[in-house]
Amino acid sequence: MTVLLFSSEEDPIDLWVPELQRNLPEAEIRVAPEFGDKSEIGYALVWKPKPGMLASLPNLRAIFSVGAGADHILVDPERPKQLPVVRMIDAYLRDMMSEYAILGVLHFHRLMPEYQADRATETWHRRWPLYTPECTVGVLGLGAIGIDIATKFRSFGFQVRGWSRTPREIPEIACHHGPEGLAAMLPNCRYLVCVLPLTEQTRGIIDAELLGALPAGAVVVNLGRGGHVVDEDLLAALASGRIAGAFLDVFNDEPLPAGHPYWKHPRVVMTPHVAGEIVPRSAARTVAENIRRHQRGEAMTGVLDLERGY
Ligand code: NDP
Ligand code: OXD
Repeated sequence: MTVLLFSSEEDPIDLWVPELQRNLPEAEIRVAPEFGDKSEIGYALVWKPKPGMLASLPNLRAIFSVGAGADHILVDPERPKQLPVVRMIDAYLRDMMSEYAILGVLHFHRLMPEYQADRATETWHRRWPLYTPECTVGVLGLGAIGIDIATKFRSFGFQVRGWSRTPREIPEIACHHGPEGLAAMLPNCRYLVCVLPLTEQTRGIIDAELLGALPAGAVVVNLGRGGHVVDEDLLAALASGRIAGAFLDVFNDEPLPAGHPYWKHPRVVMTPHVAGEIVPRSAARTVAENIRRHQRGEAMTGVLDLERGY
């Protein structure tokens, strides 16, 4: 019998279990920490698993992430290294992420911080708008989510540039890759949207050097991972006025600790890691399809390249 373990302290178990059961009627769904006989568990669907938990399942065959990112699984030093790790590729999640990126950019592009500040003094002050066709959005990461974000910004009339590790070709998007590509792209980007996976190569990428390469007055929208940002560098760039604002969904420490400068920063808009949610109604089907493929010996979708780290 197929036994699937669900383990997450942040996702709605009451929604997940019925959806998994509906899509995998032949399987038994167990919810951690009620493991039962651990040797019966063949598949695990996890978000931030406790270190050592996966290693305690002797007959595990594949690890699924309740997330598009799987960095939260790779950080477990005891993770059984021979097992496939599978991230979530989900159309609903992708669309939510694009909505969020657009929200973040338009917040600043349509001068919302200024208009909201005017309310404190009851000032009726119409400002001349920025001309969209002359504004460039740069998208770091052109994967399952980044391509959609880039294409949607283009459909709004922005100039769009994108950056990936390997060369990409996307209609109407100026695609860059590698360190030289990043250096060429940054000076053009009034808005920088980060939707990279967190790897050894991308950790801390939004640092003083990158921020200094953006045009004065640029805005950063981060919906990748908090680890992409060097917080002190971003705060310094905001304090100097070089960076006009930041729209942040993800943080180095989550939950963001009390007293962190981001909480009350007038030029920072922040949300608690909600840019894209893995909605069980849509994602349980993806997990079920992958389990069936695995059982038939077929390739699953979203398997991580463990060398690359994403
Ligand atoms: P993909 O794996 O499909 O795409 C990753 C993209 O990043 C690819 O274009 C890849 O390049 C590029 N990339 C990776 N490493 C580098 C590098 N060193 N230099 C340049 N480009 C690089 O991921 P998704 O689009 O599905 O998701 C991206 C990330 O978004 C997730 O890993 C997660 O961290 C984050 N996320 C956050 C959510 C939230 O709620 N805030 C929700 C969902 C996801 P190449 O094309 O060459 O491989
Ligand atoms: C994800 C996330 O990776 O929620 O999907 O951050």
